[in-house]
Amino acid sequence: MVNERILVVTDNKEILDFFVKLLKEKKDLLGKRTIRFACHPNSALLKSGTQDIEIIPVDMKKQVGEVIKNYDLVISAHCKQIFPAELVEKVKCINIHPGFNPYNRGWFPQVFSILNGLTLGATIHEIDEAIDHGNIIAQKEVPLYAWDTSLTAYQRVQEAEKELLKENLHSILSNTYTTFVPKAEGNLNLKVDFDKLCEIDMNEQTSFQETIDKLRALTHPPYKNAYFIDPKSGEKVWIQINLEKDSQ
Ligand code: 0FX
Repeated sequence: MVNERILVVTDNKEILDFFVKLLKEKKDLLGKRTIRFACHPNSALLKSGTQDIEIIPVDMKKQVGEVIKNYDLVISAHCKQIFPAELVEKVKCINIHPGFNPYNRGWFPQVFSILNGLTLGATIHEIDEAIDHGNIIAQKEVPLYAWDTSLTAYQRVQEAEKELLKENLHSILSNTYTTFVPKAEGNLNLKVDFDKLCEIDMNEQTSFQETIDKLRALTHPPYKNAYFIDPKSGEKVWIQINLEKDSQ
């Protein structure tokens, strides 16, 4: 089956801009196919816009019938909405994910890789009914260093995602790619797991290694993640850590 009508759903400006730039540079990639870009109806992308493409608001749950009828391929490029099972069953759906499946599937993989040491990277895979779980089209590992924060690790992951997209877009659009089954079920982290990490228990007994790892895993400016509650005032105090590798 040829992918004639393609929908890219995203809530991430950096990936969207890269995708659009890639298509402009390699016009022949698209051929006679049509491609449309969509985001969540509340996404900031609708206000900020991007280059000169149109981005349409799509509620994947409410508009699932429309999406099934109008598209042959749906690509999630950091779409925050979970694709309904009906969509995944009826239309080929592909995900560009900022993690190395099957390790730390789900929310903010680099945060959890800093904490549990599981491999970090980027993956393009077919979507099935479970989160970041389907057959893998391509993936790239990225290294993690002792001086990384969530931010520096994420920047490396995004570069890997862009490289993967560039290398695999042709085979994805033309439906000529091959896949392999992930080695294992791996592990899954949800937003609630990330939120739990953010409140620091000032009485917890732990090593410097664990303390530094936790704080660097939660350092991702401009976001405010880690905090403690000042027992005197009851106020929240935000924490970030600064790590600097010796440049000599
Ligand atoms: O789009 P994305 O990079 O990725 C997230 C999930 O991790 C991913 O599994 C899912 N497929 C995708 C749809 O959503 O997330 P983001 O742009 O919201 O955040 C990027 C990074 O910024 C994140 O990895 C960690 C950091 N961040 C973000 C927020 C919102 C924080 O440190 N704190 C935050 O509150």
